[in-house]
Amino acid sequence: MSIAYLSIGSNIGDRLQHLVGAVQALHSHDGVEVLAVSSVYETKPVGYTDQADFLNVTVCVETVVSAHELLVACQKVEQELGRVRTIRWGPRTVDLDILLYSNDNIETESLVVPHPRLCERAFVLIPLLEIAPTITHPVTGKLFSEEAAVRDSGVVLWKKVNGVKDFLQLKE
Ligand code: A4P
Ligand code: MG
Repeated sequence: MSIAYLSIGSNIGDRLQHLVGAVQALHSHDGVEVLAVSSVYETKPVGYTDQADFLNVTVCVETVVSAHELLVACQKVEQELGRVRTIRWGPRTVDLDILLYSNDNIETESLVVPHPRLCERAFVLIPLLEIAPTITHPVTGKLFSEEAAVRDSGVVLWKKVNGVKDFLQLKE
């Protein structure tokens, strides 16, 4: 059994429904159990900034599948939700990134864990700290709370979540 943390974001269409659908799909995947979901945060776009605000959550899963299999599962969820929600080719409606997988340090062509941009991003760190306030970076050993303290935020609490069941029942 391994514990992994994932970041999920959406900035197209019914953003909340995309997040709920992604968590539902992960939870029903064989060998993946969602243990915790953060509150929903509305976040200013980072990187390419000429796009709509995101909703972001972080989830904690317990899993028997490997990190690479978990990546494949995440990509399957992205495709399923993208296919349903967007008719024309375009940006994905939902993005799933693996932030951490146990204390593993993975650097392959298709997968880098811990996620390389994890510490730069308040939209990842703030929801992560809500569900895992005391975890440390597996490589640097630094507390994520120290990293978050120095980030410019652009992150606003959008909907408080009280557990996985509560989250799965949310509607916009
Ligand atoms: N890949 C490598 N490591 C990982 C990992 N740990 N988790 C590879 C997931 N994927 C990983 O990802 C490109 C490739 O990364 C995959 O084929 C996989 O093998 P992608 O999801 O297809 O493309 P992307 O998400 O557009 O690119 P990238 O570089 O992952 O972008 P980011 O870093 O995910 O940024 N602003 C706000 N406020 N909120 C957001 O959620 N998201 C992004 C996307 C930008 N700005 C944002 C947000
Ligand atoms: Mg991504």
